[in-house]
Amino acid sequence: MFIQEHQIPGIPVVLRHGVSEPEWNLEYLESKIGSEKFLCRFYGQERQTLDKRKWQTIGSGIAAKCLSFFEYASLVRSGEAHRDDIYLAKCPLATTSLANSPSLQALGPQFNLHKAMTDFNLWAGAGGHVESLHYDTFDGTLIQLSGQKRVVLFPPAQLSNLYPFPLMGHLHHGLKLRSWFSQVYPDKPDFETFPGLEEAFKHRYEVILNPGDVLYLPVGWWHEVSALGEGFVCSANRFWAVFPRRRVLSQWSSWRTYFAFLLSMPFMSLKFAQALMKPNRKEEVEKVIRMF
Ligand SMILES: O=C(O)CCC(=O)C(=O)O
Repeated sequence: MFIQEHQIPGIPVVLRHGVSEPEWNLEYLESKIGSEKFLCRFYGQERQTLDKRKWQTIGSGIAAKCLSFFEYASLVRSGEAHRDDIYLAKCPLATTSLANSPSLQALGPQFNLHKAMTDFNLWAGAGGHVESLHYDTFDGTLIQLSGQKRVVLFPPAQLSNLYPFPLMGHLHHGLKLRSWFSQVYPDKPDFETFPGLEEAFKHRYEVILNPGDVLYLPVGWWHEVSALGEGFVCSANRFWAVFPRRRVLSQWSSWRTYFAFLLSMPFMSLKFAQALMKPNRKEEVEKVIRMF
């Protein structure tokens, strides 16, 4: 049923209680990965109040600092992570014991997903954080492991009605600004500035993920993910090769991201060359690599 009704046509679905993991709360994660270092992104609360068209950075362009999970947990406990919207976004778990968990490893076969494009990544932080509306170029599985997240979804065909950042922006901002993100706030729709949103809203879906739930998110589907409540909220995701392949090949959204990478290359090469000339070369080169 999953293959016929979801994988072949590319329709999202939630598998309730799809994994049987212990709760990935702060104490559990400290016991497993306390001294592992992760890149913590400092989003700041002001960001979500700004017109997105004024944003200069998105995703991996956000200011970031490497901290151990112990250090990050203390920012969550002190309330600082919530106050300054400090989030662990797409932190690779490949080298940690968490990635070997049998229930996570069982996910691929469960969903008929056979070719992983990444290992598991951690997405965790304090309630209130919002991962802005965007789409990905692979099929994804998002696994809720502690607290709740709300996911707002729109189908790939709504691309133009969701006003993605312009492709040409990559020439000036490289990958600091990403054209697979939307310029609109689905919770504060501005129908005057973005009239196509009215049509997009006819195709809006929303789902709440509870611990143990797994969302299958096919390539090109727009999603905005909000961590709910006051406490610590944690998920892991993994990206998979799209099957059947024609789903990705027939989508303009996917081709758009390939063009975006090409357009970003002159800027990225310049940044790379500049980083090589700086006295703190290693750090500067790492910053550029992180943007990928
Ligand atoms: O959980 C999050 O904060 C974002 C996850 C996401 O964007 C994804 O799984 O593609």
